[in-house]
Amino acid sequence: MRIVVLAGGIGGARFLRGLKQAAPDADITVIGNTGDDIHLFGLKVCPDLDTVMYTLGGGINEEQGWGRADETFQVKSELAAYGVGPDWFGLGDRDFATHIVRTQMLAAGYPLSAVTEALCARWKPGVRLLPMSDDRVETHVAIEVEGERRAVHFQEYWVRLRASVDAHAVVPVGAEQAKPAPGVLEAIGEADVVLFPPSNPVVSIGTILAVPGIREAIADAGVPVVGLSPIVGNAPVRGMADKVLAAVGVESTAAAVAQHYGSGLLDGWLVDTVDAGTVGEVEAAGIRCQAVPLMMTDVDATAAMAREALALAEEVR
Ligand code: GDP
Ligand code: FO1
Ligand code: CA
Repeated sequence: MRIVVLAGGIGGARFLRGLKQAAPDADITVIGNTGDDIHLFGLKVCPDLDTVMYTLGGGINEEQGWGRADETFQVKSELAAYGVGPDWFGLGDRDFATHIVRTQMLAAGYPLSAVTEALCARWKPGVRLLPMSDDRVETHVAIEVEGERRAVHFQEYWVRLRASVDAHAVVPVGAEQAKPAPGVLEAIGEADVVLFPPSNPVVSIGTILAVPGIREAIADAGVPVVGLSPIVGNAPVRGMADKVLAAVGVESTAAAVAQHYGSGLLDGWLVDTVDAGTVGEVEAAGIRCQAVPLMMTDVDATAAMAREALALAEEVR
């Protein structure tokens, strides 16, 4: 079975670990979000691609969910001693090596997709990891600072400001001109099923869908498209997705997120058992819906979620 998964960072990566256990023989292609990418200290950092690569490759800091296990921060403190920031983004020493290799290969002319493949040759994530695009896309967030409208990089909004101020708009800068990376449309076209893991619907999956051609390819693929809600009990399980959902006028409920994707894209939707009361609302919007446990407490629980998603895909096929 060929499965295509659109993934952000932690939510996407943890789901993929369960999916691999649930479908060990499946051929899994991951289309990763690159809207979170940021240039720091002259280096290209791709947090969501790295989170997927490290999580599936066994190098992730499990508690944190991002960055490397057994990490140290000597380079960061040496940079700080020179007064060179930003000090609010924690690049660790082990992680730095990834960004150095990536930046070096990009400078030598390799596209991000080829660089990602080269990095994955070390980590062997057991999936084909493709960036959504080789073109630069950077998510910016419009906020108000002392009465003035300002746009900040998504990482500044998320990590420095911890989404503590309202987001007025979320803009994937460059997306309109971006082309899907090599292999992305082909993978969608050859897929037996497309899954949306419980990733951020706006800044992770929304950004991937903003690359012209990707949404259309999924809608036209003629195969089941099934998603799992990142919102449980009217709040994100982790992080501040409610802030960016509000920016696009979507309520922070499992049902509202399903309707935001819409029946033109989504065939099936899983909500957590605590949200069982919303199943009817989602089905009324033309999306088959079931309530099952959606907490990724461990790999077994996550594999059970993945099996439910694949079973729902068979039901709507
Ligand atoms: P990020 O790029 O690291 O923010 O990760 P993603 O975009 O892939 O996923 C973030 C989303 O994962 C958040 O909105 C969380 O609510 C969701 N999430 C995290 N853990 C769980 C979980 O155990 N269950 C569900 N249903 N959602 C989760
Ligand atoms: N998230 C944080 O909250 N603080 C950090 O200092 C931080 C550093 C960091 C470094 C490398 C990396 O791959 C990811 C990192 N993240 C950090 C997570 C990351 O920025 C996520 O993309 C966002 O938190 C949400 O998508
Ligand atoms: Ca992310």
